[in-house]
Amino acid sequence: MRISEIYIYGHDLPVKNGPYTMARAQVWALDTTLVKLVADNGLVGWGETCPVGPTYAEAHAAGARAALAQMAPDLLGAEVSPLGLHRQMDGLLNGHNYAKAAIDLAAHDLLGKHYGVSVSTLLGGAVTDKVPSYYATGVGAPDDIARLAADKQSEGYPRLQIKVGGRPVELDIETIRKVWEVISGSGMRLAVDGNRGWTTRDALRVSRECPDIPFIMEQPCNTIEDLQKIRPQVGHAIYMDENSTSLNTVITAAGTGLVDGFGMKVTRIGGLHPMRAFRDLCEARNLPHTCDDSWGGDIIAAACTHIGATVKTELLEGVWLAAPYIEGNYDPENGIRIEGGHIRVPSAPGLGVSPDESRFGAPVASF
Ligand code: 0XW
Ligand code: MG
Repeated sequence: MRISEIYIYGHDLPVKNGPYTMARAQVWALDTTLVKLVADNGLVGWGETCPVGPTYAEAHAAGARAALAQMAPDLLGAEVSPLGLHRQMDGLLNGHNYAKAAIDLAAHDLLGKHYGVSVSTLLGGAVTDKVPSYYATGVGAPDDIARLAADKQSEGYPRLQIKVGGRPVELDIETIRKVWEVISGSGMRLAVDGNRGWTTRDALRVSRECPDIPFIMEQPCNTIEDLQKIRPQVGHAIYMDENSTSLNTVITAAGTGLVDGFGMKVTRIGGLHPMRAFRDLCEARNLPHTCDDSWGGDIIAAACTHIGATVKTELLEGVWLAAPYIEGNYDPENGIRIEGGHIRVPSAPGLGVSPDESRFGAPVASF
């Protein structure tokens, strides 16, 4: 099966009850990019990539489309094989994993449809038909976030991620304490995500002042060097998110014991093919991790759910979706939804979602 046509679409995803606020980003609407691959046998596969604004990661919405347009002409006629496509894309463009991920997702969707199996089967096999999700708050007033924590706990979410950073650290400490008062004893697990927003001084202070609260500290500071600096001094487990930009960084972080786990984004690491290597590497070192993306609609959501379903149960920290912040679904019938804090794994061949492409308008580029 070979690629015979490539279509690239841009689509706006307004944030429901926006803005969504993180330490270094505030977003009202996200600019997502969709890729449709048509194969020489007439099958269609979908991919997507959606940076959560221009300051969260080294990823830019228009950059994704430019990178895809740069590679697309040379991908026509290529065999639909994730390994071969990655090697070919790496020969056409250095870096830009998040753009290459859209092709990777569409190739997996096509392969699944071709063989009549779901993407989780292609990725080694699902170990469950329902994965746990987690709710991520924005940065907010301590009482508001504590109220939200109570709501999400009663909705059935097994895990909560609260956002901190970008404001006086005293407010972050107050938020952590108030949230813990509400959820402690419920079994709900807690992640505190600084999104690179704390100085090492702030991270050390939070850990020192909250020794009784068993949260994991996610990407507290900006750089790997910052993490190396705080690592021997903090009492809390550290997870790396934004800094884990490639398998190469992950190997070093896991191999040197720099972190206790990862918040991982499917598109940041380049798509499902590198994501399965990441999953296996984490299992070899017994490191828990999430299977998320920074944002995106049903295509991204399905990809995160499929890989999440293949992760060893004890190591899966959850699958985060932007669904609670998005009105509607691309696929009104089989779109990905969070119910009771969990996500049903699609069983139809490929990614298992069929977007209503009339929502995306005319393609911005076709090859
Ligand atoms: C909570 N997320 C998965 C969604 C936002 O894109 C940020 C991200 C994170 O953990 O940093
Ligand atoms: Mg994070």
